[in-house]
Amino acid sequence: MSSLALINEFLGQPPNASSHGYQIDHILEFCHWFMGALFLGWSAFFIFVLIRFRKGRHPAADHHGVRSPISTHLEFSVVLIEAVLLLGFAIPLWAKRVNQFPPGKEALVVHVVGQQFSWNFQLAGPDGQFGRRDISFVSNSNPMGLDPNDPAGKDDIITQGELHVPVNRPVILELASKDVIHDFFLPHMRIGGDAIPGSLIPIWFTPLKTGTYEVICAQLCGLGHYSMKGSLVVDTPEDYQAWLKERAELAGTQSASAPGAPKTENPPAKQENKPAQPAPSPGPQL
Ligand SMILES: [Cu+2]
Repeated sequence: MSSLALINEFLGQPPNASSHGYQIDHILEFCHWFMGALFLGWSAFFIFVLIRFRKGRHPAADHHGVRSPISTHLEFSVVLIEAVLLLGFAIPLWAKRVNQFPPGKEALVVHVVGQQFSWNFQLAGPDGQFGRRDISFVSNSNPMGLDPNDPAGKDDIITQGELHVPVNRPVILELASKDVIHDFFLPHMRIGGDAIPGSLIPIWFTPLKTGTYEVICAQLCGLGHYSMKGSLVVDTPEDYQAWLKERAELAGTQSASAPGAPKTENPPAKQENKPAQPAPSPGPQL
């Protein structure tokens, strides 16, 4: 990290842990220094004007105002730098985040549902298919509202408050909410997005460093907003597989590491029910 980057740290930004984060950090770093220079420049100009145009020196008002072109040039330069920042860096970076998603097979897809005041996560399980969700199935033991009749959901892994992902693999999070508007924010990954009832908003990032990172809600969503926190654990691929296996065992399935393995039990959170129809496409989002 260059010493110039210390300004981000000084302002309280946590260290970056994602592949695209350094680009965001560079823009922030430049903006902070640029704003610092503008602050000093305009402050110096203000003091100069106070002294230069004091009443003692100009007893009668001059209605012509400034004659020097310097201030015009200065203002034009500031506009130019800001335009370059916006058009040259910020908008292309944003476009990449929202348009260039990694292919679904390469990425780990996780469904995230916010609620007052926690985060629920759903992984597809060994069959690679997400079970259908519907608000009518939501209960304390079924926070995601998984349809118990959908066989695709039998092996799904549901967690509350903690999400595990493998390092160096793109992660696509599909954000939704079942009550009010929340905002799923991963400060260390330099990514976030609103979780809105009735909408499915995808965001993506690639974690570069293993560790445990904070998940927070960045949208004031009620009295307990302050407590709407969770953790993102970035594991080595081996640790991630071990975690998947553990979760699958907890959920009552046989094995998470053997795709297609016969499943003899249902997760306790889901009721025993006859599978009705073939797996439908993902239903109405919460
Ligand atoms: Cu919230």
